[in-house]
Amino acid sequence: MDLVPAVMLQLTVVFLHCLLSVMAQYDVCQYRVSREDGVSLEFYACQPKPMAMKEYARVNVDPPGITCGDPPASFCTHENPYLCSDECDASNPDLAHPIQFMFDKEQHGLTTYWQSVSWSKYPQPLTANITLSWNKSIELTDDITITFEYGRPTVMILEKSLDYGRTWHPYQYYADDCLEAFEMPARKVQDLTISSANRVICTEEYSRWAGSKNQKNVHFEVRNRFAIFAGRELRNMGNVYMKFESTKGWKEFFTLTDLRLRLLRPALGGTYVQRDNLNKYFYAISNIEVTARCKCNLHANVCSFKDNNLQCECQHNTTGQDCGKCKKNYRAKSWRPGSYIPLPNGSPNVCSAAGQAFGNCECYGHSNRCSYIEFLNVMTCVSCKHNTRGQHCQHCRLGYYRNTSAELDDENVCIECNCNPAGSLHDRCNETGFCVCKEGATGFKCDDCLPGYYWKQGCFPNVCDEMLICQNGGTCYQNQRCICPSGYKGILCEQPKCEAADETCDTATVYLSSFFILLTALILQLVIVTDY
Ligand SMILES: *[C@@H]1O[C@H](CO)[C@@H](O)[C@H](O)[C@H]1NC(C)=O
Ligand SMILES: *[C@@H]1O[C@H](CO)[C@@H](O)[C@H](O)[C@H]1NC(C)=O
Ligand SMILES: *[C@@H]1O[C@H](CO)[C@@H](O)[C@H](O)[C@H]1NC(C)=O
Ligand SMILES: *[C@@H]1O[C@H](CO)[C@@H](O)[C@H](O)[C@H]1NC(C)=O
Ligand SMILES: *[C@@H]1O[C@H](CO)[C@@H](O)[C@H](O)[C@H]1NC(C)=O
Ligand SMILES: [Ca+2]
Repeated sequence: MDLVPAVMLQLTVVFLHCLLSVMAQYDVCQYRVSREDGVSLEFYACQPKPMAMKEYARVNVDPPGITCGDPPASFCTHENPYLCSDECDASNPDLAHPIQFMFDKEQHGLTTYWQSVSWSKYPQPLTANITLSWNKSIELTDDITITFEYGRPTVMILEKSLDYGRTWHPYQYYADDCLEAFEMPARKVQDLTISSANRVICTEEYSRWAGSKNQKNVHFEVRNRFAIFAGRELRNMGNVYMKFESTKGWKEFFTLTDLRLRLLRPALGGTYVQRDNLNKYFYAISNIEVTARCKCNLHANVCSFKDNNLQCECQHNTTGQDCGKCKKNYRAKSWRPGSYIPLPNGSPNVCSAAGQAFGNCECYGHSNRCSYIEFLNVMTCVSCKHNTRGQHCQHCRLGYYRNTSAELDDENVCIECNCNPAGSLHDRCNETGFCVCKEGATGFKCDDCLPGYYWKQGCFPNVCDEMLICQNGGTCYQNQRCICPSGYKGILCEQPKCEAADETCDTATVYLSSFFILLTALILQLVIVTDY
């Protein structure tokens, strides 16, 4: 009797799995399954579709003034070097070649392109940087293609950044002569093997002169690198995904937040630069195609453009720009990216709610390990990271204090006390970050002195100041000592220097002068008191 629904269910699940693997892989994050006992959700590793990323890039072209047309100028072409009828004028919409022409959707077959000034300063190099920033990690899924009108550069570097432009790495070198330009042997991506598939190479494929109209494109070959594993038509993308899982650095090779095109020498149209016609040397780019998907760690299948930024629509109870952490209250286990394996649907590695059940031990993401302490009958987090400590990594280590505006699971929740070693008693501080100061020191970090003290690797009582005045014309040096005129000595220059045989400096005078100093101090105090 019970057999039929069970078989039906099995069939449904099998059918569903077939359906999912026939549809593009990893498109679905969760699926509603009806069972006998109600509806339940199944979860899958999922990723957004590739997009034309040029539409979302912020672009910078350096140096300033490299774009042609200000002032207006005419330029020639390699095909017709003495017929210089083309004009660039930034103030005339019909003759301008602004930056956005590298990223526009061209309509009516009209080619639009950005153009640089020409090489009038030869032999000084004509160089330009074109930087594309997404403020989001993206993963290349197809070739990067840059289209040059009027000839491809003879020397160029493509660079990438993985950290929002803080550090840059070469991605591919391009030159008509790799040895001469970069001291690198020339390679083709087609010649790379399984072990060298993510090598940074120099290629001569796209820099040689072939007539400016014939070959306009420069590629960064993503497909050919995938093909090393997936076959020529990329039929076995599963193999590429397996490689992503198994080989460290392989997925990162295709991941980036920024790209930079460093144009180092324009097309020459021949072997030499003709000094008498420098108006035919310049850069002109009509399109930069970057096809990629948002990096969402296999926890989202939608990436949207909100407030001018790309953002994964995180599922599986994850959150963050790249779905890189578990949502609050879903941190029973530490976060993991979804996994492509096992195929065809992968492992979703969903974040689950922190339950009260025995064995669940919240560590706020500061530890991956819990251990059971038998004689206390408690679970406790092991090796808390990020300067935390405690059963749940919920406290800050000594020498650190809690940032009260940060969540407990923030990596930077504990801030170093940073007490001034010379001014403070020890390197610990109270909950608001105040250090404990030695005598005379003050301030949040004990790096300041109270009035009446001076700083010299710690605070010391003033030797001289407005109250403790240097006598006999002496001057007070940084509250540390009196500089006495010759003939006087003593802490406040109160003693005449005595020659051994000098009668005027008997002890009486010394006592007398000390008496006068005391008297002056007293009178001063009186004056101050009566002033009040
Ligand atoms: C281009 O960027 C590189 C760093 O990647 C820098 O060294 C160089 O000066 C820049 N060139 C121009 C023309 O801004
Ligand atoms: C970059 O993205 C982050 C996270 O979405 C956002 O907080 C930040 O404001 C963005 N920066 C810019 C310059 O838009
Ligand atoms: C995430 O949490 C919601 C409740 O906020 C729950 O309905 C949903 O099933 C959870 N999803 C996963 C993948 O755990
Ligand atoms: C404390 O955390 C908040 C929120 O994350 C952050 O904006 C702030 O800069 C942090 N304060 C310090 C002193 O690090
Ligand atoms: C930390 O110390 C400062 C200075 O002594 C004090 O004003 C503050 O109240 C203390 N904070 C706490 C939480 O004890
Ligand atoms: Ca264009």
